[in-house]
Amino acid sequence: MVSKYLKYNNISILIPARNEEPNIKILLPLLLKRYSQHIREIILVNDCSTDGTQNVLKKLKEKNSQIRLVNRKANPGVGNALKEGIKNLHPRSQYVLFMDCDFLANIDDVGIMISKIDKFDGLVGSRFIRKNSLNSYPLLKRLVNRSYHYLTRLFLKIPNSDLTNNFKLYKTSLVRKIYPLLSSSDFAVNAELGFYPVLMHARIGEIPVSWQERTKQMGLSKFKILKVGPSYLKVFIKLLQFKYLSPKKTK
Ligand SMILES: Nc1nc2c(ncn2[C@@H]2O[C@H](COP(=O)(O)OP(=O)(O)O)[C@@H](O)[C@H]2O)c(=O)[nH]1
Ligand SMILES: [Mg+2]
Repeated sequence: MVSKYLKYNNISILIPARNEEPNIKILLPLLLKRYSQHIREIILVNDCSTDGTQNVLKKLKEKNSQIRLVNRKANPGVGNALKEGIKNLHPRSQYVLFMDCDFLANIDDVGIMISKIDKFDGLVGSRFIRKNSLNSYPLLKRLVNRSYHYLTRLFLKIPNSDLTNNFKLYKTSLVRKIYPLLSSSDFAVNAELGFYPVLMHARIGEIPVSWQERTKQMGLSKFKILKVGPSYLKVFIKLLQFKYLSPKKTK
């Protein structure tokens, strides 16, 4: 067991998936092998995949009842998928771990998060704490990410170094509180999930994690910065409104 503070079966792992056959085959068995006693459920939200994702998930689900599959047939998008996943959380889920299908290099970090979570409402994996954490992270993405966090530090007074990474372990009660605020259908939901809890004064900590670019065998990234840029800007404006115009900001 990783942490004496955590009871058995209380983490829901929520993973958005679109055409991830090669990665889920590796990721899910690894998570179950290492953390089975902490995992209540692993919810895969499969969005309109055209590869063997659904078949692989079905087979894995037959072997392990902790795996749950939400199949979406329309309106793909990470935001839509995560919101649907949150709606499907087990009523007694105590924590939610958000992660991506290609986070194969971060399996150990999950254990670190579990061992530290008792002091926080949420923990986020930051790629910008430790030197040399980024392995082939695209330059443009890095520039945009850093500028976004610079702006949020300046205008929202949020000091955290990396809240847009979809690698977060949150109390389920916190996830349910921010759920009504989630408006993005696409990748920008990662910023909403990261920044709203801090604006609500939840105790959000960071742990250093590394980031590994996909190899050819892992399939292509679906993230297109020009396509999702406007959504991230929209979120920034909503965050400003929330901080300066909304009367209710408590966690
Ligand atoms: N459900 C769902 N998941 C998606 C969609 N687009 C991307 N994902 C998942 O979101 C995660 C991050 O996507 P990825 O392509 O790795 O983006 P990157 O890490 O920013 O390059 C992966 O688990 C993808 O399978 C989508 O339209 N629907
Ligand atoms: Mg990725």
